[in-house]
This record gives sequence, structure tokens and C-alpha cells, in this order.
Amino acid sequence: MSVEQTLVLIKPDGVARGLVGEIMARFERRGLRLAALRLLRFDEVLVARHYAEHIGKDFFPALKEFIMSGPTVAMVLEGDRAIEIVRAMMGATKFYEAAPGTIRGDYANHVTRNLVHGSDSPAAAAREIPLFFDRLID
Ligand code: IDP
Ligand code: MG
Repeated sequence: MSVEQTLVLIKPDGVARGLVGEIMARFERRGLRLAALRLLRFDEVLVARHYAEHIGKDFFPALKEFIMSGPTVAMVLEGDRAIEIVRAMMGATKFYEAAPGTIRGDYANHVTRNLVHGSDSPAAAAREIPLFFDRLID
């Protein structure tokens, strides 16, 4: 077994809608270990770093306005194949493609406001985690 870490965000819509406990409970029940946790608000520098790959795309201005609109919960989850498990539990990016039973498939109804972020590869996780946490509990 290879223990993997992934960065998970509950975006401002999830916090505003009171879905933090519901979303975290799903990951906990799946057996993912919580390795770090904080509440923060994105500023321009963090948006540019975290979403660097999306700068210049047509949806970036809307994404930036949304992600800065309120507090976000950031966490590091750990476990065997944690990156793939979280992505599967999140559901497809677009709410209308997200399968029922996934977080987005059960709660999202907007392309930008889609509740959660999860690193999409080991390289992305390694890049993203230090943007939010300078040390993890071990
Ligand atoms: P992901 O969050 O499923 O990894 P990405 O393609 O990395 O999806 O996009 C990052 C975020 O940007 C999405 O979660 C969503 O909030 C927003 N986004 C992505 N594609 C679109 C789009 O076509 N229109 C509006 N917002 C989008
Ligand atoms: Mg992504």
C-alpha cells in the first residue's frame, strides 16, 4: 500500500451552505485520514498560485471572484490511493455530468460553484499542499 496525500478544499459555496460537516463526514467515513485542516480566505496571490493552470481561460475571472467571495476550508487527506478516491467522491467538474452519490452529483447546481477541489495527480498534490500548509501533523 502506498500512502498518498491530497489537498481538498471546501469552496466558499460549501461553507456558506453549511455543508462542511456533511462533506468532511463523507471523507472520514471512507477512511481517509485528516492530516491538516484550516479555514482561510483566498487572496489574489493564492488564487494565481493555486489556479495557475487556469489563468487566461474564459472562466478564470468568474472562478477568481467566486473563490475569493468567502471563507474556504482547506485540508490534507491521506490514505491508499487518496487522490483517486477523493476525485471519484467529488464527481465530475460540471454539475450536470456528476453522478448521483458524488458530492457534486448530490449538491452542486452550478459550473463554477461546485463545492469542492481535490488535487488531480500526485504532482498537483505535491505542488498544492505547501500553498496552504507549511507543516503537517504526523
Ligand atoms: P476540477 O475542480 O474538477 O479539478 P478544473 O478543470 O481544474 O476542475 O477547474 C477548476 C474550477 O474552475 C472548477 O472546479 C470550477 O469551479 C471552475 N470551472 C472549470 N471549468 C469551468 C467552466 O467551463 N466554466 C466555469 N467554471 C469552470
Ligand atoms: Mg482541477
